[in-house]
Amino acid sequence: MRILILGGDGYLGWPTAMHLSALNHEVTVVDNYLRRRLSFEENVEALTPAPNLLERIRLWQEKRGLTIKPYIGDLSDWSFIANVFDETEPEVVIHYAEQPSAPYSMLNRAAASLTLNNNLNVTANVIYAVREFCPQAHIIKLGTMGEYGTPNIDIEEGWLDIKHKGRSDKLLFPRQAGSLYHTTKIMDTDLLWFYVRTWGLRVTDLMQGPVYGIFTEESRGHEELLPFFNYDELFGTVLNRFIAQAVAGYPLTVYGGGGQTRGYLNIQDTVNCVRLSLENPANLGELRIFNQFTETFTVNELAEKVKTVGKNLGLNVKVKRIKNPRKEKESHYYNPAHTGLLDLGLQPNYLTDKALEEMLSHVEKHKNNIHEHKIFRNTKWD
Ligand code: USQ
Repeated sequence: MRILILGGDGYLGWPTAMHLSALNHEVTVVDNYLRRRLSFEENVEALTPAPNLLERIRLWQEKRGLTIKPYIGDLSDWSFIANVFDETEPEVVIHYAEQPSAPYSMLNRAAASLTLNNNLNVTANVIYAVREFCPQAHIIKLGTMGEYGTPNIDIEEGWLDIKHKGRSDKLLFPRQAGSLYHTTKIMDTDLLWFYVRTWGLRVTDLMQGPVYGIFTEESRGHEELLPFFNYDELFGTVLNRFIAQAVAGYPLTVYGGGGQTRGYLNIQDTVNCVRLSLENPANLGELRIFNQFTETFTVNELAEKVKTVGKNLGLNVKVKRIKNPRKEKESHYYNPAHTGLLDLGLQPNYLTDKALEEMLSHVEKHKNNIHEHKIFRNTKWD
């Protein structure tokens, strides 16, 4: 298939590009290095430096003899995105091209504005480009479980059958996000749903939980092909942060009571979920929604796991509850459905001790690159 990956340089975009290229798909990647630029500006670069996208592609070609086509540019610029779509005529468009950090979106007005402008304009441009150049194409959009928030009822997979005053309908599950970033993802879903109804687009919206890990089949054993591993407060997800903190001897930063529950998944499962979605496309005129995670944990449970496995490896891991900089429920009901991707054949890579050991050992090798001042800067929600 001709596959266009938007945000192909990112934590998830690059592993997805390698995975689909390894399966002999015709892969094109697009990126404007926004994530790299923001990490640089905020002085929170990843644990190890990653070669730029063109260099990554050259290394991939050298190792596997496979070609990935790159475009470097800004997808919120219509003339650029129109040219990319015109030249590639994609059958599948995988849309990761967003500012992905909740704390970054809450930094200040400028960061909020960048997040809103980038995320919504890129999504709108993708919709217009698909309509103009490839109306049959399947859009696979990375959404987030954070769109639902933490309601006191079971979370369904995207849709809710509602009976109200004697009448019934099937509507999008109510959404109430906990950050501006998560709110832009709700707005993305609304944009996509509107144009699915209006123009008959074919869309899969993946409500993904926090991802952890670094290795995927294609990068294991090849350091130079690894994605970014961020351990800082802005771009690091919680488990990756705890791994780096454990290695650095920095007490694990559990926010507040630590009862916050989320649906987590291994980075390998992200790649597999996206592949399963493209192998089993949504229909024209359908907005299909999957909840993309494999198991739920509280923050306290994650900290305990890292502590136990770290101890076995000889690390002295401490846990410290700190005042929660975010506005979120710290003790709540959480029971989201997640059968759609399992029904398509997903075989989860669960968070085993072995998986934790592998991550800890990898980070240990780069321990000298961990800068403690980058770990916690207390970006507050108020
Ligand atoms: N947390 C801590 N200590 C930390 C960092 C985080 O206790 O040092 C807590 C947070 O308060 C939160 C939970 O851990 O309750 C998860 O935080 P996170 O930073 O791993 O995840 P989040 O900010 O929600 O965002 C991440 C990705 C985002 C994705 C989202 C999925 O950055 O792109 O959309 O996970 S979800 O959380 O399901 O919305």
